[in-house]
Amino acid sequence: MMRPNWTASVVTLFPEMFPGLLGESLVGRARTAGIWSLDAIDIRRFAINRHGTVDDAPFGGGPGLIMRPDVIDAALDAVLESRAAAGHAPCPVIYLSPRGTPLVQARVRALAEGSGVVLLCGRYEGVDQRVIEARAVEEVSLGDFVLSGGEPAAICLIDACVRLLPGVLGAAESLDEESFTSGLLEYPHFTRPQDWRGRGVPEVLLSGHHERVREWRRLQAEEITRLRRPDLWARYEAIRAKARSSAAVTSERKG
Ligand code: 9D3
Repeated sequence: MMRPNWTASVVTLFPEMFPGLLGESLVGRARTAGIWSLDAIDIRRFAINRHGTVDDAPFGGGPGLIMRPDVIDAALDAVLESRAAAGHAPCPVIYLSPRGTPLVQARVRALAEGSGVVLLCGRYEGVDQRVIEARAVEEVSLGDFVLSGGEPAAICLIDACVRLLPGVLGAAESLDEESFTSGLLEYPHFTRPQDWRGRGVPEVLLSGHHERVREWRRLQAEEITRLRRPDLWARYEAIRAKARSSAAVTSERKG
């Protein structure tokens, strides 16, 4: 049997939100090319009654509704079963939640290297804690801001993974990916016209001097990172210091 492609299974109350943006552009073309697939599973199919009940009031009182653990459990069982039947290797089950571990590129890279991902999207106030614990579901957040639900976060996570799958980016863009991993923000870009509303272009970029262009871009990237992202800058400096001291040890040994 043919090995199945990378597959995202999204467990949601709003399956009509998918593929959405994921049907367009680079990522959409990769899907029609068969590089990845998407399966949106409607939680409502696993409702406890014919009214379609999937949620209830929180124990202890308070506002909003909580998604029932029995309903979510049944939906996840069905998804994992159908993935196994299609020949997919096991994969992480992630609950997109504002309380989760912030998503970073290293996690995206690891997910892209696996067989895919099962994404549980919350609505209302969230999901009953017991089903998260019982199934050892991982909680992932996009950052410290509030969305209306997990679906837009699921779309972002899938987009970030799919662009890393083999055959999605061209060769030039893949090289670019490696240089981003240097840990700096990007240098500024310029194109024609050379004069726009009285604003010129940095002289060095017009010089044709490739070595000086490279140096200028590196300095710009460092400056912008230092100013905007002290957290990234500290990490970058630590890595640079380590590289320098190990280079010093190597040259000492060589004498
Ligand atoms: C009133 C307390 N709210 C927590 C800040 C409840 C709440 C708000 C919004 C519960 C869920 C949501 C919907 N958000 C997500 O599902 C979500 C999310 C987010 O809001 N920010 C960043 N990442 C994510 S991942 C899923």
